Amino acid sequence: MSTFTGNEIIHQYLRHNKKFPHVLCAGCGHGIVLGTLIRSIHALEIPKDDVVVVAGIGCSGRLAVYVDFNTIHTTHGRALSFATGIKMANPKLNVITIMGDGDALSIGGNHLIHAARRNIGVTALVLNNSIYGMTGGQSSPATPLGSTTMTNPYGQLDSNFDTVELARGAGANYVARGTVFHVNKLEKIMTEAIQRPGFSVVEAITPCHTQYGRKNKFKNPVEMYKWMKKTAISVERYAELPEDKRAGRLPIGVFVERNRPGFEESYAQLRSKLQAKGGK
Ligand SMILES: Cc1ncc(C[n+]2csc(CCOP(=O)(O)OP(=O)(O)O)c2C)c(N)n1
Ligand code: SF4
Repeated sequence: MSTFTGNEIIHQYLRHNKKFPHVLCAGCGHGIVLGTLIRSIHALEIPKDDVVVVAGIGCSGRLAVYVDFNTIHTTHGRALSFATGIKMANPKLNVITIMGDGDALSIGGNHLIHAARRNIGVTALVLNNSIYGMTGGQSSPATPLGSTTMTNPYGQLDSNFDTVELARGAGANYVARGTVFHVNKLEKIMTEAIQRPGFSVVEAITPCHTQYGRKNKFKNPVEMYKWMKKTAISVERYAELPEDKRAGRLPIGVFVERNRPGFEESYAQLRSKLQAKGGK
């Protein structure tokens, strides 16, 4: 284990001579998510060469270009397809996808469902800022009912997906939610998610003041972080709340822990069985 501490750890993993200054707005939470990912990998002592970060498109998608792992910035909504191919080609790699809520739940929604059903050994990070950040603030499937966006100036009429329930229902092995305000907790679940075999989903609630906050009565980014502090509650305490006290609260923590073998493991087992019988 290296002796680096604090920001020194993060600096060891950045392509700081090539890819900076970064594009993120002041107050954006995406960088905090990247910091937790780096610290988790560092704590697990995984060599950089054994990590593959696959990102979709969007402000969240930009994160892959800043880190000195094997990285690929793919097409919008298709990070999980690329990640599946990489994991199947070399199951020893730690494959992590970074997707915005638009990327993961809208154009990539079907890929998320079927990656979970298949239980491929990939860690999927969904950076949920309730909006399409990069393209100017259109509503996404995570935009809360009634909130104001560029495409819904009179209020969003569709209900939003619950990423946790979606991933749970589709069959992921590990499903957790954190916020960028609760950094230590986010780092803990990210570390667990990377270690767990099969498909893991971590939803990170992260503020986009530029496209969402200022249209929804948050005076500044700090107000958005205060909202997270006030609203989030551990899933254990949430479960004890009476039904009428749950509205408006955001449960965070670990929701699903299963131990089904990852798809790549089942595939390898089947192949060995068939080869033992004389097949190719
Ligand atoms: C096939 C395709 N459709 C649409 C786009 C335009 N596009 C780029 S990023 C983006 C939305 C990004 O939103 P999200 O995934 O929530 O990430 P954020 O920017 O909020 O981090 C869209 C629609 C695209 N690049 N490719
Ligand atoms: S537009 Fe939103 S998501 Fe994109 S960098 Fe700015 S704050 Fe972050």
